[in-house]
Amino acid sequence: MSAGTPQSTLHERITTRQARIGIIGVGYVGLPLAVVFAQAGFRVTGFDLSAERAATINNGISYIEDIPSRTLASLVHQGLIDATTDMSRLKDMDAISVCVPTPLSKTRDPDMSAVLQAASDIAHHLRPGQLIVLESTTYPGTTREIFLPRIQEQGFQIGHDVFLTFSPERVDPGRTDWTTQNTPKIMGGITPACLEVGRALYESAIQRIVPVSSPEAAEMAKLLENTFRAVNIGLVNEVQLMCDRLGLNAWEVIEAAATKPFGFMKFTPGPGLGGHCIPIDPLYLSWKLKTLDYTARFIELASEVNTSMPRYWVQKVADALNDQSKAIRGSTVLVVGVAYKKDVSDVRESPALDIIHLLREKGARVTFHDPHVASIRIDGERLHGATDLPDALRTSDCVIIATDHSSYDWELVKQHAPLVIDTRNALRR
Ligand code: SAJ
Repeated sequence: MSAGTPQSTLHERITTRQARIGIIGVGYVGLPLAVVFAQAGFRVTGFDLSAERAATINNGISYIEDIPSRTLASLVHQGLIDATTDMSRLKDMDAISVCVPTPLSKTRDPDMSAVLQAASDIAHHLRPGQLIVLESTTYPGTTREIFLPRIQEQGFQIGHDVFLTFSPERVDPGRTDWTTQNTPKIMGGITPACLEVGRALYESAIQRIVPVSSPEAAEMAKLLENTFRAVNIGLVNEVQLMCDRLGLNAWEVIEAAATKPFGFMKFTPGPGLGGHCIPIDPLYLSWKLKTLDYTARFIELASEVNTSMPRYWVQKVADALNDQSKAIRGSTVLVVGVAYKKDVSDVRESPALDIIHLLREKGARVTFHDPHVASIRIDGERLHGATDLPDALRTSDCVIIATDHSSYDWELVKQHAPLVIDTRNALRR
């Protein structure tokens, strides 16, 4: 690397911690990343559309469960973290990490609007010597197809005066054993120089960087990680459907299979597939493959099985009530747990919401209880959770357990509930 080039200058600024880090999108990925870089000694500026989020950060208050406010406040006080909505300040950054959402549109296609906005903001304020790192989970080709042309249109040469890489986020909200700082992080650069600079920066703050040959390989690795989960969850949900027809307890079968010390990884059946990652990311991959005239059959089949589970469990409620000569219509059904998974408060894509919708559609009077969720929106209506669980149990005709938070007292549920359908553990008695 010859002296005085943009690459060597950036390298020098990284080594001396003079490099200014910009993070576009300070949410559950961007804020922890900002903290990790600040704790490594870099000055970090968060860029967000939300003036409220920027102000909250500047006041040293964290809105992300994984980041205590005292940690953030200390870094803000030291002048190592600040936040803004002013995208023109991107020109002052040496490195810019993009951590914006990549949801699905109404037609279940990738919604790239946030990524496109970030790419155009960056291109608008681009200057020589900057490193751009896309972290948002997306289809293979995004970094090259969306960022590269916008950078080149500004007259910059990738790998010489501007550097571009993809490095997927692996944040699992609520997890404390694996964090942004100690989870291995994959990175692929458009050119070797891009990877070299990106790696130099990220290795200053993150324990291990895993280099791959291209941004596409890094984009695909992340999608494989989450597709692996979606497909295996789809498999065990189908095992649930098969065991039901065989008169077997799927949970007993899975627990037994899980005693195999090699060649098996345990997944468990449930009410469906929730969260903002696993139900969505694989569809980015199948969408991309469709444009290449290929059908990603495992992804589509897993999605079909997983999305069929709420209806399956509602039928189990109907069957259980029917055994007591009761109809769903007019019965009171209590849904225990509505968050998308145990011990979180997030209801995004939660299958419990689908179960509630289907029960109401069949005429049931539906209430819910969740210690982490006070209220939910269903069919345009705000539904408030029951606060007195024993009373809610006693006054219901049937209880369906959709999320088995650790805080639940299952003895209490068994004692008071007249009838229980447990989507989370058929062995729980
Ligand atoms: N689920 C099942 N059965 C299982 C496992 C999960 O029904 O055996 C359901 C959950 O209840 C939830 C959904 O699937 O509704 C997704 O669960 P998840 O355990 O995959 O949790 P997520 O969505 O929080 O996934 C995150 C992901 N992290 C990132 O995308 C960065 C994922 O890559 C992690 O592997 C996962 O956390 C984790 O390992 O906990």
